[in-house]
Parts: sequence; C-alpha cells; structure tokens
Amino acid sequence: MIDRRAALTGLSAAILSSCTGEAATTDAAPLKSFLTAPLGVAAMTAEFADPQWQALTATHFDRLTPEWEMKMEYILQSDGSHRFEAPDRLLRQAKLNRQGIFGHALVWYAQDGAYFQNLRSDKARFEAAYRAYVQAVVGRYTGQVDGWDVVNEPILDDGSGLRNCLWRDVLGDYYIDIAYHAAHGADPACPLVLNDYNLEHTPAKRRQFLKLVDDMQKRGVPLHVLGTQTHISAALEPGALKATLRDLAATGLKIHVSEVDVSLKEAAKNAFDFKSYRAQQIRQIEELAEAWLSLPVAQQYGITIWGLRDKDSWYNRSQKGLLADEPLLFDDTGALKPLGQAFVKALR
Ligand code: 9MR
Repeated sequence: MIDRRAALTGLSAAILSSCTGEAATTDAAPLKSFLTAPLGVAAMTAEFADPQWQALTATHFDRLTPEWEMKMEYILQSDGSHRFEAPDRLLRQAKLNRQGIFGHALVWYAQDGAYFQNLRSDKARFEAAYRAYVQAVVGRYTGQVDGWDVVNEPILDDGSGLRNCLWRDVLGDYYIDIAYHAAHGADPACPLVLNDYNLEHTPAKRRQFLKLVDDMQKRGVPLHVLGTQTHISAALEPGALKATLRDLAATGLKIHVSEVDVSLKEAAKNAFDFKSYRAQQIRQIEELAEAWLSLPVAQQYGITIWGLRDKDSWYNRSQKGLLADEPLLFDDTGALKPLGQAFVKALR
C-alpha cells in the first residue's frame, strides 16, 4: 500500500495543481491509496466535460458508480427497448482511467416505468419481461462491472417489513429472489449486492434488512455483498455507524459502504446554523473510517462517495436556489475539505 501511494503521489500533485488552482493541496496523496479495497465515486456523463472533475476522479478514485444512467429509468424505454448509450460511455471513461464500474441499480421500487405498468395485469408476461430485463442488462456488461446493486431499497423506512412496489404487487416477495437468480445466471462471477439506506439511523430497519438477508441465504439466493448507503446526517447518533458495520459483517458477507455523504443541512434541520455541526460531521467520517478498518479485509468490498465536490451532490442538485449543503469530501474549487482530510487521517 505504501509503494502504491508513493508511486501515485507525484502524479496526483501534478494533476491537482494544474487543475484546481491555488486551493489544490499539492502534497495530497490520492484518497484511494489509503484503502486496500476500492474507493468509488458517483458519476454522470454530464460531468465528463469538466476537466477538474476528470482530473480529480481519475486521481483519487478506483471506481465509478453511475448515479442515474444505469438505472431502469434511463435504460428501459416505454416500448420495452433498451438504451445503453450513457452506460457505454461510463464504461469507456472508466477503462480510460483503469477504473472499475459498479452497476447501480437493476430493480428499485422508485422506478418501474410505463413498460412494466402496462404488463401488470398479465403476471406470466410480466415475470418473463422482468427476468429478461435483468438478464439483458447484466448480460450486456458481463465481466465488465465490479458488481451490481440488484435490488435497491427493499425495506420500509420504519423497518416493519418489505416495501410495496410494482414488483412485489405483481410477483410477491419472490420478486427479490427472481432478480438475483436472473442476474447470477447472466454473469455467474459478478458480485451481487443488496443495498439500502438508513440502516444506521433506524435500527429496526437494519434488523429487517438483516432478516431479509438471512432468509435469502437460507433460500440459497446468490447474494454476495451488503450495501449500506450511508447518506447520513452530521447529527447521527455516535456509535451508529460502528454498530451497523459490525452487524452487517456478522453475516459473513462483504460490505459496500455505497453512497456516502454527511449532510449538515439535515443536521441543522434546514436552518443556516451549519457551524455548530461541522465538528460532528468530522466525527462521523472518522467513525466511518474506524468502523471500516475494523472489518476483516476479506469483507471490505469498497467505499463509494456519492459525488465529488459539494456542488455535485444530489442534495444540491435537487434543491436549486435553496441553501446549499456541504456533504462531500471536496469543495466547489476542487480542494480536499477538512472533512476529506479527516477521513484520510482516520484511515491511515
Ligand atoms: O443521486 C441520485 C440523483 O441524481 C437521482 O436523480 C436520483 C433518482 O434516480 O437518485 C439519486 O441517487 C439515489 C440512489 O440511486 C439510491 N439511494 C439514494 C440516492 C439519493 O437519492
């Protein structure tokens, strides 16, 4: 790890200083050199046109997760045809920088689309089309992605059970198993992930998630990695992240900390009082690093940060004009923030 870090430091410094101006820290080693497992970042093809985004992601991250363009909402058209233009571009971009691509996400309650809505009254056709969709998308990228979020966010927010969604309405609880078997059939070597959020915030949701994992394992469903998104508030209860990673790791499966951001705005409850939460924000990222390091290396699938600079965060994109959040590791000039520096320090 030291050798890799040393080898990359010079390159990183050169790229940083040429692209980020005075705010760049020329002594910064690539963030990815501080982990033995891959460090990922959420990506969109629209960001490719930005040279600073290009340079910083190439330097600091091992893997890209398409933030939207590998989802059903992008790929599946209303006539059932598939659009692969953006995923293909994401793959080419990643290859160019010798990065991996993490597939996100095949089946999500939040995205079903007109094509499947129109099939809902014909269960047999619906099920055949559902399998075919998973097989087509996974099959297209066989051997080219680091893994797939197969089912995303299946658990209700209060942890009382599985969410209702089109997939469950038509296929029953078995919709989950069908998707994993179809994905495994299309790419038997591909790590398959179950991904959800608030597992640290809501212990009841974590228990329900783990119950689902246990049931899937007992049924022999091909499930290899657990994804805990980690969209957290700076005011999250201390100890929650450690408890979550420990509980998830007790399954024996690998862990993907899959969508990290630490929101100040959530902590401040949308007030302007960010400064009282900055120290807590830093403590959260330190706790995340400590919890990560306490996992057995064999169970460390990776950590993915949900965007590069604060201005790239979904929090800011979806709330244009309102108070901006500062949940990410890099600021809008491309400099590593104290939050990012604390993460690196805690990973050392
Ligand atoms: O950050 C993503 C945003 O750009 C998209 O518009 C949105 C809908 O596709 O999804 C966001 O990412 C979500 C992820 O896919 C699943 N977990 C929660 C993320 C934040 O909402």
